[in-house]
Amino acid sequence: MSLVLYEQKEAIGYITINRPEALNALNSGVLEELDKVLDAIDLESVRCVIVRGAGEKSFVAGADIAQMKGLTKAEGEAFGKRGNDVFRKLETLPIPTIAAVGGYALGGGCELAMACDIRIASDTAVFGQPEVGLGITPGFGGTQRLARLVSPGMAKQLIYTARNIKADEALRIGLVNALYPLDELYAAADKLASTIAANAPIAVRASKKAINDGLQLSIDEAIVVEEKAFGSCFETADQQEGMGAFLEKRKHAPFANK
Ligand code: DAK
Repeated sequence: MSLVLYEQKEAIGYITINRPEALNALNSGVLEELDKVLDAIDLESVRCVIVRGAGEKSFVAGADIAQMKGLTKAEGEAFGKRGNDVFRKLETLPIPTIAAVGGYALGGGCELAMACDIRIASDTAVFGQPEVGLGITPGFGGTQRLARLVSPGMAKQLIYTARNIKADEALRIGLVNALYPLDELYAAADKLASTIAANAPIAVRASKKAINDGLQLSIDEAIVVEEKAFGSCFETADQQEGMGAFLEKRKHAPFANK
């Protein structure tokens, strides 16, 4: 049985972390399979990816504590590097990604969600970075992405206290964009992904890259990144069709990714 499932329906790719008996905890097998799944996504036809956990209880309840318990220092560092490499691959995937968080997103699970572009959650979701309560630091990017996503002070409070927060607090601090009843979450993720997939793919990808790259730079440098992204859309068939349709007062044809 695969630890990570992947299927494509039309222009949407679905990644499911599939260890429900361990609340989808991330062991090295899950990381290996996730890495392979990311490599196998057909970037020509997929326009948005949804990441979720199997079962009704958990997105991902963290890195696998049973597997981590006996690691040596060198093995711990290697495990952290492996996770970081895979999560960075997810974060820099050229197409948009949505984490649909239905339940626990703790430790490595919160970090997996933060490596996605957009997070939506069920109103039953629980987020947190409980690592210091286990005698370790966050190890799959939590100290870095949480501080960038919420605020440094809020990230420090959550990480130092190891306190889990409920969905409504995650919404309030900006860790997630929207909440839904659990039985509506995945349909909401589909709808969001379909809305994104209907827009001009070259422009969507260029926007993602510009935002991600620009966030690492000063505003003066970042504006130049945007200028390049903007310029790269001109003379594409999609730019011609999108603008042409507006001027001709008609609905644009499906964008062709050209
Ligand atoms: N690892 C392994 N197994 C887990 C797990 C986890 N993170 N979370 C849950 N499970 C397993 C449980 O052991 C249990 O297995 P059995 O006993 O049935 O065999 C099964 O899933 C169901 O869990 P519970 O029976 O505990 O279910 P409850 O509803 O009672 O509680 C819970 C749900 C989510 C509150 C609880 O399971 C829990 O507290 N889980 C641990 C959450 C947690 O602390 N997550 C953070 C893990 S630390 C690094 C690299 C990576 C990381 C850090 C450093 N470097 C190398 C530097 C990442 C660290 C983490 O993510």
